Order: sequence, then structure tokens, then C-alpha cells
Amino acid sequence: MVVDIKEYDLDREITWCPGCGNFAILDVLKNSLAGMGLSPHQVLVVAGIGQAGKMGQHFRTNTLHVLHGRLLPVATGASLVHNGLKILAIGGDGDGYAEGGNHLIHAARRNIDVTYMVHNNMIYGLTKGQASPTSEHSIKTPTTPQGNPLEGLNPISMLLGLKAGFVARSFAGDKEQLGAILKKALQKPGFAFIDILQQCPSFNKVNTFRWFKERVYDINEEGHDPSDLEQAFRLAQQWGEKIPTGIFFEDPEPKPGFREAVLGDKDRSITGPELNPLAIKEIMEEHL
Ligand SMILES: Cc1ncc(C[n+]2csc(CCOP(=O)(O)OP(=O)(O)O)c2C)c(N)n1
Ligand SMILES: [Mg+2]
Repeated sequence: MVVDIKEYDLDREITWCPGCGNFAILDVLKNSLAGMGLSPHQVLVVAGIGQAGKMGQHFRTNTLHVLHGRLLPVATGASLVHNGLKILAIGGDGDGYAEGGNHLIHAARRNIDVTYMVHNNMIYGLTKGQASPTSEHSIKTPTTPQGNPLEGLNPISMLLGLKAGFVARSFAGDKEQLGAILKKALQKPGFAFIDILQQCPSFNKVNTFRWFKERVYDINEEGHDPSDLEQAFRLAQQWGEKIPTGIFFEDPEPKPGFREAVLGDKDRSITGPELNPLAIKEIMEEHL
């Protein structure tokens, strides 16, 4: 089925700064969903708190905007209840790797049927530039005025260590690559993780659009086979003059998703296969 991208449009003011990487990511996401023939009612976005978390407010679809760092537990529940919905969890590096870091471990281990996009601008954007877990060593921020004494977390290594079923990195400045990775992630059952490098022109003056652009290269174009976990680990160590992007790992023997593991059948859901938007009316009346 052909879906017009305009179905996803929402007439609402966008408050991201000019030049923010979120604009490109939003554009790619809407294009990918429409391109896959998905209508807005077939998609659920569970968004965290932060500039990245505002994604869900800026296009027309089902959205749950939840507490900081708590998008994965909510997405886990939603994936058991709403069979058939394409579920996207979307948040920032602070949201996902700091406040929500514990949930990420278990979402990957459980292999929840969710595609998780982390907009990694290597800074706390919404709260005006404090250091996040991925902020680089030495970077000066309001919380690290002498320079960050810590090394940045390596999310790709972490997710490979957890043997997540699909582990990728992309860049907001490469819409073609991001679109191709997103479509792959959305098509596969189980947990799909995409770390998206993203410039924050207002609060990260070190890792700028140009900084990323000069360093990123596509590992799959250079012949990396995503079923090769050992090579994926080796590539994940690289960070600096060259930054690898692309699909690091895709499990050649996918494990059952969380729904199948818990409910015994990947097509079963707690509510049954049919979505009935009117049913909520009855529930509301019962409780109001
Ligand atoms: C429990 C809790 N702690 C702290 C905050 C304050 N807070 C809001 S957004 C944010 C960080 C956002 O950074 P990130 O997740 O990287 O998203 P970005 O704005 O960079 O896209 C923080 C610390 C909060 N809302 N709730
Ligand atoms: Mg951030």
C-alpha cells in the first residue's frame, strides 16, 4: 500500500534550534514509515524527555511521551499489549545511556519487539549543555568546567556485548544511510538498536556537523559482514580520526522476540490481534 508522507504531517510549532540534527532525523523517519506503507495509526512512538524526546510531538502518529529515561519499560509493556503496531522508542543519549541505562540492558536481553533510536548529540541538549555519558574526555560543559575527566561511553560495544539482535550506528547528516538502516530495523522482529550521531549546534561546539562529517564512513560499504560479531567488536573500538557507521551486527540466528518468549506466540498479544479504538470509551466511562 502506498502511504502519502503528508499523512504524518502535524501543524505544530517546532522549537528545535536552527541547524539541529533532529530535523533530518524526523524527515528520514517520516519518509521511511510512509515508504514502508505504514499509516500513522499502525505506528507507536514512545518518546523520552529531551530535545530528541520531542520527536513524537512533531509528527502525526500514536505517541506516548513518558518520564525521563523510562521509555523502554513503557515500550516493553506496549509491545506485549499492542500486537501489530510498529513500536519505536526515541530518546537522547542522556535519556538512554544515563537515566535509562539500566532499562537498556534488559530491553536488549529480553529482545523486546521495538526499534530504539538514540539521538546521540553527546550532550544534554534540552537542559542546556551538561555532560552526558557519551560526552568526550576533556570537553568543557557547565558540569565539567575544568574539562570532562571521564571517557565517553561506547554504546556500540555495550550493545554488542549484550548480543542485541541488531546493532547499528548512523549519522543525521547521512539521510540515505539512516533511512536504509531504519527500514531494516523496522522490518525485523525483536530489539533493533540505532545510535544516531547528531550535531547540537547550540550546546556541543566540539562534535559539530563538520566534525562528524569529516570522520564517518560506512563499514558495510567497505565490506563488513553484519553476521561477524568479532569483527563488529573490533570496528566498534574505533573512534577518533575515523568513526565507523552502518550495521555492526545482525544476528544470523535471530532469537524469539519478548512477546513470543512471554506469550508463547509472536502473533499473540494481551489485547488480542484486533485494535479497537472505541473500546477505550467503555473503559473511560467505567472509571470516570
Ligand atoms: C528524572 C529527571 N531527571 C532530570 C531531568 C532533567 N532533564 C530533562 S531533559 C534532560 C537531558 C536531556 O538530554 P538527552 O537525553 O541527551 O536529550 P537531548 O535534549 O540532548 O536531545 C535532563 C537531565 C528530568 N526531566 N527528569
Ligand atoms: Mg543529548
